[in-house]
Amino acid sequence: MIKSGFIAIVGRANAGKSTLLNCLIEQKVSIVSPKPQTTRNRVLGIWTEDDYQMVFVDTPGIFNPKNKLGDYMLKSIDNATKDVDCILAVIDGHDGIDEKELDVAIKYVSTGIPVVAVVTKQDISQKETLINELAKLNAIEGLQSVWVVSAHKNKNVKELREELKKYLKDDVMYFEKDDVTDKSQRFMVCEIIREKILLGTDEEIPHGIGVELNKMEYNPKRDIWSIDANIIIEKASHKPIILGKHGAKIKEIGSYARQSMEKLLGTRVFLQLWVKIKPDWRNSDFMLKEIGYDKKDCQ
Ligand SMILES: Nc1nc2c(ncn2[C@@H]2O[C@H](COP(=O)(O)OP(=O)(O)OP(=O)(O)O)[C@@H](O)[C@H]2O)c(=O)[nH]1
Ligand SMILES: [Mg+2]
Repeated sequence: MIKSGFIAIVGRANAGKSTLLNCLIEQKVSIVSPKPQTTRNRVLGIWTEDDYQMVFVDTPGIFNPKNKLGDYMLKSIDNATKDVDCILAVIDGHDGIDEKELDVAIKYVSTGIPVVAVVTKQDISQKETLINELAKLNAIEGLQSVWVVSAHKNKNVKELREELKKYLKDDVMYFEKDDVTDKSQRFMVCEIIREKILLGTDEEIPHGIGVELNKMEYNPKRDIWSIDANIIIEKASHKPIILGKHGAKIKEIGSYARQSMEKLLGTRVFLQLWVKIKPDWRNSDFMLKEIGYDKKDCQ
């Protein structure tokens, strides 16, 4: 008998949601960085065994939106948590669990959907402190269970996945056996570029970055992908930061991005990156749609 279901992964920005998703499905489908607001879209990650299929839904971190992109991200969270069979409330446990984190779990419990709390980053948490903090979660009425995991050390993640089987209710497989995500290669390519910028630059720059694909073509004769993309920035003053001295930074970003793309696509990649200034693009409906943050997708 086949069982399947949707499990949403929610929590505050930087909690470790995308890292947990990638660990649960043993594939990298969602980008990760130490900067908050790394994830901007709803991203599915699919795990299929002979007798069951789990569809995890990664979401942007919860925060106060300051522009239309932020509104889009919040809508994506709302949309992703509707009609799911279970919600994983992910909490970064390494620095204590505060009221806001508890409120997230409480809010989702009140929806009536089963909520499992997952305290992550156990590898960098103090054992004694964590035990005290867990008591706060255990006191929340209606929570299904509380888990402590480390996605970095792959600790307790398989066990968590096993536990989640009990929330699968549907008797159809929604995706093919080999599918790992609903996202296209074009989406993944843009996300890889954004991830390398997030990892390679500091401060406020990454939040104002968008990536727009101009061309993605495969040449079967040469067995190579040609990829051409714009890095959209909001301020002219950010351009030298992205470019670096004599273009060293953009070269480094391009080189890391190309390596990840080659892994994803399984062949060589020729990557060209351009920097374009588009002031306030995060408030432009047109630009948001151009870059892939289409309101239609989160209604
Ligand atoms: N030590 C440790 N670090 C972790 C673990 N899980 C995630 N991290 C780190 O925490 C940071 C944030 O991880 P993400 O997975 O991007 O967090 P997120 O919740 O998806 O963040 P947003 O998409 O911005 O909301 C990254 O630097 C990760 O490497 C873990 O189990 N242990
Ligand atoms: Mg994320």
